[in-house]
Amino acid sequence: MVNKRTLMELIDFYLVTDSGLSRKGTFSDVKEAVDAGCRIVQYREKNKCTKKMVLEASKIKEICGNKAIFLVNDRVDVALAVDADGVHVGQEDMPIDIVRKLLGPDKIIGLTVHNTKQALEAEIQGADYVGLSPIFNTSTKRDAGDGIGPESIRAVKEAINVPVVAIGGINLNNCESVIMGGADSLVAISAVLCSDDVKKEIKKVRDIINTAKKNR
Ligand code: TZP
Ligand code: MG
Repeated sequence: MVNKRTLMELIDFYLVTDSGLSRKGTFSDVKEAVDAGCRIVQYREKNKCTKKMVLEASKIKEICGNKAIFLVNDRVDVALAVDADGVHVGQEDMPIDIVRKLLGPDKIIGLTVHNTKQALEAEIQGADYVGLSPIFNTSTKRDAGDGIGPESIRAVKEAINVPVVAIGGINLNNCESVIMGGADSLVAISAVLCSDDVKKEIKKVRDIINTAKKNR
């Protein structure tokens, strides 16, 4: 799959799936995202059984094909089972030095961080990117805490050499401020999945991201 070092140049909009918010289903969301030019997809399911997760992850990997990087949230076993491109884990999940041993040097490991200290630790431990969260208040993840604001991104970005993916409460109206704040990529779950036309919405977000990147 994609060389990890090219990840930073490749990604703009980052899709995280959510079957609870999806209108037409996760497979349809992933297909529309890939068709809209999204190059990184994370399968995130909190309440499904392992068998279902493996089946769904396998199908999503197929939809991503060689067009998008495919990561699994939390579940290293599911990622291994379907030979995903990597995993995204949180501060309370499996420590990433252990994830690295299990997945090997070539897989992508993303870690959620909430501040510069955690971002520095993430890089030292071998994270390929950090997910900085939450930028704004969000109701999609109940325990996400208070938004840190787009002005907090810069310090994290300047402290580390791996890409910073912003997440939490991001939508069409505020995504420009997130990129201007220094994020390399961003996730917008409800703003995209609750819209009538997922593909169109992602195209709009990607346009704003890429225009903002040229202007900063
Ligand atoms: N992690 C931190 S905030 C969040 C996750 C999974 C939810 C983001 O969802 P939304 O709808 O884009 O605010
Ligand atoms: Mg997690």
